[in-house]
Amino acid sequence: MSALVTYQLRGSIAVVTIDNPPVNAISQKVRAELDAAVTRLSEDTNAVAAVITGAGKVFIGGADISEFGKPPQAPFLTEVLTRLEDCPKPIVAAINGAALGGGLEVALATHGRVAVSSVSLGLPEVTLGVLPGAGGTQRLPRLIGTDAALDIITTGKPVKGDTALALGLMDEVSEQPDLLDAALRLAEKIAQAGAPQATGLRALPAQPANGFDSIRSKVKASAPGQVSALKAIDAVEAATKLGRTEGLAEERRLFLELMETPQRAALIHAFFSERKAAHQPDVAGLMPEPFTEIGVVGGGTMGAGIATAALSAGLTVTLIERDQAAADKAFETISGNLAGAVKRGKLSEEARQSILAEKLTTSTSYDALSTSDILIEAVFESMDVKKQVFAQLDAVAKPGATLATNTSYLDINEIAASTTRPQGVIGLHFFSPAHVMRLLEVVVAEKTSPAHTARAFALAKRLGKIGVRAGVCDGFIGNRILSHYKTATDHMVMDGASPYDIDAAVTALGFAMGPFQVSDLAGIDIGHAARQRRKPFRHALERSADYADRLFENGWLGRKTGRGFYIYDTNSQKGRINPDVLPLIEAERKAAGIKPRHFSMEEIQRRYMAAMINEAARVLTDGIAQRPSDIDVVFLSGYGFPRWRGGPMHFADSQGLAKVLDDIRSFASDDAHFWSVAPLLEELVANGQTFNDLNKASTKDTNS
Ligand code: 3H9
Repeated sequence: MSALVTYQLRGSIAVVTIDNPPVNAISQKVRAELDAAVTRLSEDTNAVAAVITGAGKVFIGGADISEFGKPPQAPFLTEVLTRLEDCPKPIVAAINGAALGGGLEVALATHGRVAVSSVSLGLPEVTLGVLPGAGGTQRLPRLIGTDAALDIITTGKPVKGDTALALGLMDEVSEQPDLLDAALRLAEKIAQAGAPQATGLRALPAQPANGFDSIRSKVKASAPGQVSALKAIDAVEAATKLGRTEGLAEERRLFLELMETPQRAALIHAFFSERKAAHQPDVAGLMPEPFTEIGVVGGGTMGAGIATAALSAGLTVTLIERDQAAADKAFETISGNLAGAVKRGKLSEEARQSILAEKLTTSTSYDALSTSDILIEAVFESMDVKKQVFAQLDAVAKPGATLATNTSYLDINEIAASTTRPQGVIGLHFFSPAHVMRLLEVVVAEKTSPAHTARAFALAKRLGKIGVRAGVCDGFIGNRILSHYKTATDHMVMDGASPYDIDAAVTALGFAMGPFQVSDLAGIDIGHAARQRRKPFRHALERSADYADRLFENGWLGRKTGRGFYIYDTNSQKGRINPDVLPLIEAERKAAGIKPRHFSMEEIQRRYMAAMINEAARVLTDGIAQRPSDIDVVFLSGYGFPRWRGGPMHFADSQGLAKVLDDIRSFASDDAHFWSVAPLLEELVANGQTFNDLNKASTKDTNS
């Protein structure tokens, strides 16, 4: 096997290059070769210093995550980096691209750092269920102070080169192609000044300004249930009390402890699942037709959000509305969305002005869409309306344009059949707010061509979204499964559970919100409309549970009317219980002749999860999702599923599928129709298999 770390002299300075595509991850072989390069530098009489850099676009993307969960193999990165830091000749990092996790830890162990201003520098380990385990928690506080270090370590969020310079994390910022020369100059300068300074041997860093406990409380509130960030704080606290050797040993101990947790396995599963979602066997190798212009039909919340996402990604947008007033309103909404990005520091005000002036056109005529490459419809959810829109799009769109619908449940095959170009019709199901939510269901209809599918995935990537392929059915992947477990909650309410107990049980699992908080946010009218739509198709054995319609009839539509299952006082996002809801539910139970019973928190959680998993198994059998990990990605990125539980399929595997099957069979004793077991689940249990076995069979190992 060829070398993954090369060593070449440039005058009296060695250039050490990590070359392990695609992201220069630090595998066991890279660790061994880096270690050897440091030894060679110490012994090389022709070299006075070295520069470490990465080949390609990334500096180092971190430790090789695919090795996690396997027995650790020497040399360990933490030891390699101590030897690097103690090298008598200075070593400077020339950070040509992202330096993340172990990648930044390599840079922290060097004696000087030069970076390109656009690079991302960060320690995302806590988002993978571990902590920086190669000195990051010990060296970063010594370099930039405990408060700034804690912020980077506990959030896992990267900073850019300029910010890193201001923090003292970088010594210099230099743009390509001068980066390497700047690093060589810095290496020479440090060599001339005498023995290099080891960051790990600097004085103990100070305590954080408000103490460690205040940081712990903040972390507990922002990521409830997640353990990695709390352990990372413990490691940083050790840095403020212990010298380098003891501090690194404590960091390693905590790192190895986290390595063994189910949360680590779940978070690594989430990482690889997100990447695997983009792997589409039937479009592999296809170069999608380029696109620069996006057409959007409809400027409501969704259309304006889609336009904002496209504009933020540097694309040109033409948005059409039915009249000038609506077009102007859409322009204002988009302008406001972009102002939000300015507020969050993601965009400059100057850039916002130039986007609005140069990249966005609003119009009332379909003709304005004749040059668009991808046209996305976001109008009212009605088949007749959508068909009319698609007839118009078919008439004006240029040949080869992709025609997409943002429907969340309508039959895209039927929409496609109403055009003369069904091969170009696809579903792009964005989630609201479309410029914020990362999930994009790419709904591939019967006649959609691979070329248009490839283009839709390229669009998802360009927008910074995770595209997940779905097939056509009522609700696609996410909403179909949601509708099923929501029905399970409705049955529990009718049988005696209170919506508030259900929300508490679900948030206790780590979900961002409970189902009734979600109803209030989405609007109780949305659920009402869905029930009305499905009523004619109800199975004779299906239980009715329409109590939420009573809220709808009272005009309690949730947050938008200030009252739903909860009451939202002025300026309060967090609602308080609406005392009129329980009597109303009680009346419904009475009318249905139901004697309410008690539901424990555990039973609520088991029913909720079992309904989700059972329907997800059917979604797989029906070919609506390609692989279990895609369902996990949908729930993690679109439905507030706690990331550290890995998604519903990973959760099912971690509980044991036999246990889930037992639960479903026992719940079937009071409603055999609703709780009929998905055949796939029975089959997996009979064969002693897991959902992850199906992931492995679908593509390469997820390494979880
Ligand atoms: C760590 O460092 C622990 C330390 O403290 C050490 C303790 C001892 N390993 O994202 P992309 C694969 S923890 C293995 O599409 P991009 C990825 O699966 C680590 N594989 O590229 C994909 O494979 P495939 C901390 C990795 O250009 C391919 O590379 N580091 C790793 O959009 C391309 O990935 C992180 O958390 C890895 N570390 O973005 C950073 N990284 O083609 C994780 C990627 O088969 N990585 N792969 O699907 C990233 O954030 C992005 O990959 C990066 C490039 C920004 C680097």
